[in-house]
Amino acid sequence: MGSGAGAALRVLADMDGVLADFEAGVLRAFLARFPGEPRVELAQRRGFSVREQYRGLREDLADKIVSVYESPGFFLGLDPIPGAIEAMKEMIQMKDTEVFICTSPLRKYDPCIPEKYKWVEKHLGPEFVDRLILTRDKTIVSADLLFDDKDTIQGVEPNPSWEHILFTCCHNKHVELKPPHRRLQSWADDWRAILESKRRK
Ligand code: U2P
Ligand code: MG
Repeated sequence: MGSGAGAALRVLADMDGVLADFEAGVLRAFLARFPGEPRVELAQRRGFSVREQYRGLREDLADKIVSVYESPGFFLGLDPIPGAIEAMKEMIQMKDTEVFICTSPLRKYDPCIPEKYKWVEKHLGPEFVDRLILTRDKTIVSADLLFDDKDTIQGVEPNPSWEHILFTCCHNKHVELKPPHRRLQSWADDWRAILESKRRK
């Protein structure tokens, strides 16, 4: 645990689905842009990829939903997940704790990347802009904890240093976690206890 004697606890928080409400935002924007089309209500979401679920509904809806989240203003306009901003601001003040935001940009990285930076500056401030990690592979980032809504996180490193805490989101509510895997149900859940459980005794 940690990266050396007396090391601070290092925590990574994912962005979409953990800090920024991607799922509510994509449904809202889809409804506004394609009002007559069938949609997947949040209660019906299953599986990480919104594109794949829309493809299952009707093949051409996959491109339509992608066009929604690739549109200018989409990422910047996402609402914060309830309690996320307060939790991050509290966490960064904690003694012996290093907090970073770790997010994967879309393959079509423009305007996704600048908007992710702007979102962090707008909602969390410049201190967190310095703590934003953009990577398509989170397994190579070294930390003690990663809070992420994606149920399976893979990359080139088969044994990532962090413990993945599954952050509950509409698409992963039904995923059954096998011990010792843990969840954080929301930011109202006891994230502080999860941090404490990882500290060097
Ligand atoms: O695909 C790159 C990143 O965009 C967000 N995303 C994309 C599609 C989707 O259906 N759901 C979704 O969340 C994720 O960003 P992150 O959670 O890393 O901030 C995904 O990794
Ligand atoms: Mg996510």
